[in-house]
Amino acid sequence: MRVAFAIFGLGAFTGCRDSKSAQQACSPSCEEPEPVEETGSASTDSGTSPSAEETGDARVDTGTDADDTGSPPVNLLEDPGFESGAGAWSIWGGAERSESAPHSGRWALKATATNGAEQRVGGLEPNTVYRLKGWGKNNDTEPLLIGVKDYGGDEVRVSFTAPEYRENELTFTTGFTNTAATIYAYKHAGDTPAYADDLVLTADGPSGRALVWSDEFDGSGPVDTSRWNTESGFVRNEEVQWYQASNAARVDGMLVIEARSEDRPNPDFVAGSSDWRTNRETITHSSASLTTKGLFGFQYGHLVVRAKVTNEAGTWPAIWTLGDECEWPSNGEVDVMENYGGNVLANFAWGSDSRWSPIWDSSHWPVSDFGPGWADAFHLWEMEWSEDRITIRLDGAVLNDVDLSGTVNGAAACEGLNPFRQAHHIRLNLALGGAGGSVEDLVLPTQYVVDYVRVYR
Ligand SMILES: [Ca+2]
Ligand SMILES: [Ca+2]
Repeated sequence: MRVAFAIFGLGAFTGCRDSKSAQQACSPSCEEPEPVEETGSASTDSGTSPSAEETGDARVDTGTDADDTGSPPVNLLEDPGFESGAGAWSIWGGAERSESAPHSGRWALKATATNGAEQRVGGLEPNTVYRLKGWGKNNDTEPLLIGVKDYGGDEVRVSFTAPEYRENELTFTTGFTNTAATIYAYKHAGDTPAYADDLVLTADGPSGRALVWSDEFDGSGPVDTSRWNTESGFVRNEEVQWYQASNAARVDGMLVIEARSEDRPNPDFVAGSSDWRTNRETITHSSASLTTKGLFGFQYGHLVVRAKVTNEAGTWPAIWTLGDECEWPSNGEVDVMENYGGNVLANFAWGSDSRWSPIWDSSHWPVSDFGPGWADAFHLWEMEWSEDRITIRLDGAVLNDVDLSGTVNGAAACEGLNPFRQAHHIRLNLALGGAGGSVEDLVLPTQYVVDYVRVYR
């Protein structure tokens, strides 16, 4: 269930980043916004997703099967022709099985307006291409839709507008952890009946996603410096920790970023300084921050990170990206994962008309809603990035997405640049304090653990 609240506005959110702008961007006036409830009903949104795409061309029913080589692929749908009526389909909103216009057999699904049928199909392979075919007949100008959702990718559907039965099809690729999909037939509006029949869901084969960069953090030892740079010192957001490379290491196939207590002089200390980086006499805490900046960047693709967060008061682990060109936030920031204040966050930020005042598109997800033990387990975060859209997912479910037609910088810096249409580099860090809150009660050491980072094209 979607319980987050989406925010879209100027400077509405904490989570400010970049070193050069930290003080300006993260003033004490940065306050968390009031929650805004999502509207709409989960059970009736099949045809209304703004991200849904209509694909494919209908072809006229010739009454013959073109494919007769080899054995036919297995149809993964139960009761695909609505013949048994045994409950494989959830038929809702006034739709019904009808004998008045079957494509084959005796029955078809009859849908009129804001109703249809859906079937949750389990046992699918992750990261695999599936093909959905179906027949539709529609006596209304409002389309009948056959589609798929909740499989780890954007909703995809095809429409039927012809008054005699035609076949149409689509393909979709399951997410990296997704083993189920919801198949549906649906009619959103109008009141003249339409009919759907003989849906077929088959596996096409492995996805065409190609791995272009990864770190599996295999073995034990130091972090691979050909893949990662490490930040040093007090860097941003007036955070508590001193960053140093020695707080990150590979341990039995995992990247472990460890936050530790310290008690040693700040080598950059300047008596009387007004700069938070130099007016601290002592380093009290240390941690690590890794970045691929200067070593690896990508523009469009699919970032997948398996990690275990800290979720302790005072800590602020993150998986994020920044654009290679321009100053923050006009370089574009994607917070694939932030975890602080008991929330998981998924954010996008870009430049406004005011320097260091980003436009945020953010979402919060209370960890307590994920169920007991969630923070003690590894989870999969994804950033799926095309020229048109970025979608952030957690364990295959969408946390936030943004339409890139609207993410153009204002006048403050790099005006007119779309910072999500340039190469970004990847960042992994464990901050303390800052948005993470007081470290007073934090028990150290504590660890943020990453199993792998992969980028697919
Ligand atoms: Ca039938
Ligand atoms: Ca690993």
